[in-house]
Amino acid sequence: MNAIDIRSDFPILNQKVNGKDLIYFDTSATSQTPSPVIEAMDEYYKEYNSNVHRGVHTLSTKATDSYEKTRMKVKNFINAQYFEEVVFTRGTTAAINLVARSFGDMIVEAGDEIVVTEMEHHANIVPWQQLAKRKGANLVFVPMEEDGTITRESIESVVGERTKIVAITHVSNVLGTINDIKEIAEIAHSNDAYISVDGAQAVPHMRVDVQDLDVDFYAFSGHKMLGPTGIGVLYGKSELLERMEPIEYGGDMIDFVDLRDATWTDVPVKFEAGTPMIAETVGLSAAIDYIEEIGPENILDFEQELVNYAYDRMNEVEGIEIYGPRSRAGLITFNMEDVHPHDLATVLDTEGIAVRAGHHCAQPLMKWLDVSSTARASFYVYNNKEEIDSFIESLKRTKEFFSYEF
Ligand code: C6P
Repeated sequence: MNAIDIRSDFPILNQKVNGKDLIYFDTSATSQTPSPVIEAMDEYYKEYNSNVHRGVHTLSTKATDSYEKTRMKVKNFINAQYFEEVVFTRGTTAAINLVARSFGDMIVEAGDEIVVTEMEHHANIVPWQQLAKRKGANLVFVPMEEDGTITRESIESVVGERTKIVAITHVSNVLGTINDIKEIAEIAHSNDAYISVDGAQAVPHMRVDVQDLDVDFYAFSGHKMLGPTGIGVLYGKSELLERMEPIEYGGDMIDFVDLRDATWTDVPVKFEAGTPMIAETVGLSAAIDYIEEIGPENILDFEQELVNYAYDRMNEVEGIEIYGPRSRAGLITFNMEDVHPHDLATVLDTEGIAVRAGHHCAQPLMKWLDVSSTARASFYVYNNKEEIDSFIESLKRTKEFFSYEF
């Protein structure tokens, strides 16, 4: 990876915040956008902005062509078998809600079990809670090890003949835990259960092959992988999507409407009601090109180097507690003794460093960790070790400041 070239593609990083060079360590919340993505969307609005699947005029045909080409690009990117298995959604949250509402309502009955973990983002726990409530089903939690990982044995201890769906994150947005989805899918399927994966923090950072993982559903967001906000993907095995009912009605998904009834068009458009996110698919397409050019494998390696470096250096700072396993994705969630994470994030911001503080939309996990909130630094292709060095110096200064006896 040529780190300098990559960084120069991100105009937003070339600015001062509070008088200091911006250090953006909040990619897990949303990634920054490289020039080719901005330019692709700019070109769309300047040259072929139009609605899709509706018009026969040139601009509409061009927009439709681009929209469907992005679907094909996503199919190749995640190695889905058919392009019909790629549904565009607003993001990961919308994708998971679609699975829980449509597929969940179809297959879950009273007394069934839905297996989740305590490390889930709210987007991958609340839709399943609501499904369980609607159906009189039970949520069952995979026991976690002390370091925030789960083992084959812990999965096997909860997946059984009552399990209908295992809903699990690929990478935890707090702990950085990377779950072995292939193994979990195998356990789910050998118990005649389905598996739905939250891939929001995985797809931007590593090669994801949905056929190799053998997952039934897989969700991710464009804005965490160098693309724009407002676009995400639900991958679903075609035979499952075929059986599912839409949860939104109108626009593109309609086939025929009578006064008292209607029929739907085919998968995947059946799940894309209304005018879809057209410019956003243009941006997503350019983001995938960008990631493919670097290579997801190189991204993972590069982030591993950064996160290991940061992890080791953070141990130099007195009173830092890091949560999650030693072997992790490119993020570090932590607390500093005697300093509230919001105060810490505010002080870091005065030095131009953007980190996230709070519960990270994972309140059950905060409870499991026995904290109310934490700070989190997360890394991506545009970060470097010099930024981590500055971050460490800022942490040391912050610790000194809050330890000062007035
Ligand atoms: N996590 C974070 O700062 P949306 O908002 O739909 O694009 O993604 C939701 C989501 C789902 N699953 C995981 C594992 C996530 O990390 C997120 C988003 C951000 O950690 C914002 S809360």
